[in-house]
Amino acid sequence: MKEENLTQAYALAKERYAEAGVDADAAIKTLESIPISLHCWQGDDVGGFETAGAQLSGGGIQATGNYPGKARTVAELRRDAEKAFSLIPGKHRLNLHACYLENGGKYVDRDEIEPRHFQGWIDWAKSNGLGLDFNPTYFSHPKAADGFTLTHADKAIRDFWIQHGIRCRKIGAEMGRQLGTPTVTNVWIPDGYKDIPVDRTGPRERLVDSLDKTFAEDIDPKIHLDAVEAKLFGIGAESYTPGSSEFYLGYAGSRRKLLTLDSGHYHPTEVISEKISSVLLFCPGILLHVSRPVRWDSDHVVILDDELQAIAKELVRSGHLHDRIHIGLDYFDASINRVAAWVIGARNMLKALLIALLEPTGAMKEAELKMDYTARLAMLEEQKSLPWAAVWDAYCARKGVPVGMAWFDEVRQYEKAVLSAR
Ligand code: RNT
Ligand code: ZN
Repeated sequence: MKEENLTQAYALAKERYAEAGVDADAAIKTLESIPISLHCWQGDDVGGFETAGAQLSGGGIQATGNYPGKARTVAELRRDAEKAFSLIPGKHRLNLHACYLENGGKYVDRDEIEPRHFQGWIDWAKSNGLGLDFNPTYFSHPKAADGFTLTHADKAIRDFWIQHGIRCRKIGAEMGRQLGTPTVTNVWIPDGYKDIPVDRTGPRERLVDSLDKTFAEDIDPKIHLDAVEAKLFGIGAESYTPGSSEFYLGYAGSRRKLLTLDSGHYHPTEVISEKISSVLLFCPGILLHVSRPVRWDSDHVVILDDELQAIAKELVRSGHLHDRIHIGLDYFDASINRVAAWVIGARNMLKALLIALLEPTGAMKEAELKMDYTARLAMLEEQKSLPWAAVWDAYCARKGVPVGMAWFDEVRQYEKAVLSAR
């Protein structure tokens, strides 16, 4: 697109938004200040680097597809992520799992990992101006093979995973300390029963105890925050999940932890956009795992659908974008170019936020309070055809990232030059 056309389109769009009482420049400025945490695991199908060679993800997580060119080493994953970040406007974060450690070729078990195994990532993040987020890995491990980790009936297994969580919090804190921005460390366990259990309480009691032990040490929230992630079911854990929505809402509320809302972790007609306002009343903050469930928790690439826009609107309207909300993506599609998958999902998340930031929220709230539901509906619908795309293009251009499909040309070139050689 010609630069003068971009500028003109933006000027016209700005005028349209001004008529509705919205300042497009201000929306862009806010958008610029919101980091998205890009999930490392889209780059290698949730494999990690604990052992050389391919690894099965297992534990209720399943990447499907065999598109060529996946990252096989830390260096390759970093290179791919750098490519993705160069096509996403703004400054963002990388979300790492514990199994992405650098162990120098010598296996280090999960209960023995240390900050030094992530120093390479911290240095890389620093030189790329990125923040880091973190996750203990409670899957793809012999001690998770029974389908139970923090809720296991065997105390020795529980203790192993508690130690893993404790170590991960230390690593997260070190990342946050060195990078000067708090690392959110998110706990998700795959635990559950395939078939109907008799005792629904025992595993939940054990989970409370394991989590309390994991979180026993206070860490300065300026460098580190804890989050806990609920789930409805997993592959092989269809009938019962101790870490359910009610469980973690109660846990996060009573222990003052962030609650992670993953778009794929609820009943098919439930949406997380409806939950944000309630959770913010009782939990100190929210971590979002923005995903796209297709019929089940399928973790498809995030598209600009109604629910994504509804999530973004709730985030913006909450007024807590900068203090209590942490936005991460969580999906893994191995059937398409993985760098493109990152870029498409992240750009869509940002587009949804921009659309939300361009909303005349005040005027609509006013109509609602006056019970003028006609005006409310009219305004909501009118906005759908306002020229937000011109604002988006201008934002990309200002940030020096490709406008429109030009980003895709770069991915194609990268595929030819780098990915196809793997
Ligand atoms: C699994 C959870 C969890 C994982 C990542 C890899 O259902 O969504 O967040 O996707 O930890
Ligand atoms: Zn998730």
